[in-house]
Amino acid sequence: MDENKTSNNEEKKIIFSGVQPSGNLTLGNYLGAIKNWVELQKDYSCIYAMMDLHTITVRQTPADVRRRTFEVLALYLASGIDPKESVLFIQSQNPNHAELGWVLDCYTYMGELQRMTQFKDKSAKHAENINAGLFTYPVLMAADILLYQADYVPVGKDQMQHIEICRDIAQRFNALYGDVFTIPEGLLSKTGAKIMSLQEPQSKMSKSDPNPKAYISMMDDMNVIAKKIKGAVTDSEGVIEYREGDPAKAGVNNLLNIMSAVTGKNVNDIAADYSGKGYGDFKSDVADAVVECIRPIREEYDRIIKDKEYLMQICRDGAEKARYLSSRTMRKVYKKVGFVQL
Ligand code: AQP
Repeated sequence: MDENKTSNNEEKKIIFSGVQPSGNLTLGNYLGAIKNWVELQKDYSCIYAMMDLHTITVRQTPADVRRRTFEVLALYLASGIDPKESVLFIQSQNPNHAELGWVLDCYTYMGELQRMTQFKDKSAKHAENINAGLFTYPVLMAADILLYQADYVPVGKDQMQHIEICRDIAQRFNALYGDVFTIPEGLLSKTGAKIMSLQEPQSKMSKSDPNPKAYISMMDDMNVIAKKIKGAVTDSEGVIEYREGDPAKAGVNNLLNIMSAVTGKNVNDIAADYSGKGYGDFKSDVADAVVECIRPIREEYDRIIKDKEYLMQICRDGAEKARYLSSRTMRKVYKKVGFVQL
């Protein structure tokens, strides 16, 4: 049966997303991306990858990339991604990503890439290594998505600019060669779309932040998680109120967002529950809620990560499916641009 059809022959829309194994995944990665992916499996044909090609835009320790690739997979599984329902694979195991990335490089303008916020942020952070891969990262990301003719790409808010450039590249290519690519749409999670740093709540929580107190790693011990939340930067006003866009309230807003994402309650309702109470009580409850959200995932993760053969088998099966699913797009692209087909 065609992979993208349901049993009653209705076409299922296609979802593509992934996370880079560039560090221990954070609560931001979980709430902004993975948690949402689990729900989407019911209604969509989902493809989720471990995006290792992207990690080397920043210098990595090779053994860490290898280990983390399996950790990311185990975390997907522990969070509820079902390998029988969704395609799970390692990006570098499907050469079509790099191949389409190259073709699309030739249809992307320097000026467009120069506007990318992530490039500006990461080149400021890694001034000693502003490589061409860091610059063309969004083109590879466009290839990742367009290869599978994805309709939707669930991402956190920080990646929306990359989805926009992906759409622009796809539209440009289609305008030249006809209907080659599906034009994808970004899909933001209703809550948790942007979880901020616990230490500098104006910046997003990031797994490569040099200050471990700034992020909650999904690998942290439960007492460490609680400690980090209790030590989160807030303000001296002492009022628990959600004031979107107010920089003075960035720390409290972030904790309310986190609480909302893990409990499903609205931010204003949560704030109302704490009227007249202090930050100490509030932080302690946020810590408990986050610990309760992460604990079962961690328990499942600890079980799965030990089973290397199971993880390897998922990667082998997933790579085969990913190559098969993307090969049609690749053949079409090569034909359109004039490469000889043998
Ligand atoms: N703080 C965040 N809040 C909500 N969503 C987030 N995502 C990342 N951080 C947050 C979402 O997680 C998915 C995977 O991201 P990624 O690992 O591919 O790259 P990233 O966005 O660059 O994540 P990091 O943690 O900041 O990694 P490093 O530090 O290596 O650059 C994406 O959907 C992203 O939106």
